[in-house]
Amino acid sequence: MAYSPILNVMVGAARKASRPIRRDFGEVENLQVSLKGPANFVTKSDKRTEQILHDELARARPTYSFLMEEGGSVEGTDGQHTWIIDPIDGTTNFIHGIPHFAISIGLERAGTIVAGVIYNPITDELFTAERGQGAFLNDRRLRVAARSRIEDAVVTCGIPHLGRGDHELFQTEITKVQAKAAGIRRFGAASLDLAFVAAGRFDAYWERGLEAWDVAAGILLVREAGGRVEDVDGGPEAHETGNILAANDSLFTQLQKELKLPKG
Ligand code: 2AM
Ligand code: CA
Repeated sequence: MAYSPILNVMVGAARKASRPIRRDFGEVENLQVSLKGPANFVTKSDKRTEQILHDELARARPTYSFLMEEGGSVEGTDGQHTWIIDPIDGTTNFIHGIPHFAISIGLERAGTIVAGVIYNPITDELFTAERGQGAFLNDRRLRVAARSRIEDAVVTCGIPHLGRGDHELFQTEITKVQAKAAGIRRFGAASLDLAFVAAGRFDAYWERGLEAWDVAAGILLVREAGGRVEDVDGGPEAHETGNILAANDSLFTQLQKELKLPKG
């Protein structure tokens, strides 16, 4: 598929960074049988991946800023553009040898996400979007699912893990959604949850406590696929609050009614 110059840069970086990830993932599968497990090994893989992405993107656009999961913020001279990068989103899956994780690259221009790439190096599914140009899986144009009845909807979510987030609030939320939706899923990679909503595989997705790098690219994908993504509670930009709800318009409204917290 012919990509725009900016998507070309992003796709090229993601593909280059994916080669060592695929090698490392093979090694992780072997490390499952060792008592220590692959956690340290995966941290190294994460950092190496981020370095490759950083170097490729900086080479193509030397003035842009960076916001990266591992390396934090790096101010560029440009003042307008920021690359928002998660080198391996779905790290727990990666550590456990589960082939559901992705490289996620978003490009923000003056506060708006204008381009996004999400790439699962194991399945070779490449999700791309550019503002106003639609969302794609490989070369296929994406549309969010049309289901408008919550009782037909398969909803994916994130479960706050040990030591993180509000476990009680999540229990309340899942009880409410469970009473209405056809089914609930938990796959463990925010970027791919959003990409799957864009692809119409999931009808909706919600999760709290995320970071910008988990969701920047995915938010654009869902919007470009005709979906709605916002802060669950109706607050400002979802990639800044980290509390996200994504669906088609109709399901968004129905789910927000269940999940929105009262103000204050
Ligand atoms: P990660 O795999 O890159 O850590 C799973 O619910 C989703 O939440 C994943 O996308 C995961 O990204 C993200 N996540 C896990 N721990 C997190 C944390 N401490 N802060 C923000 N996001 C986190
Ligand atoms: Ca992440």
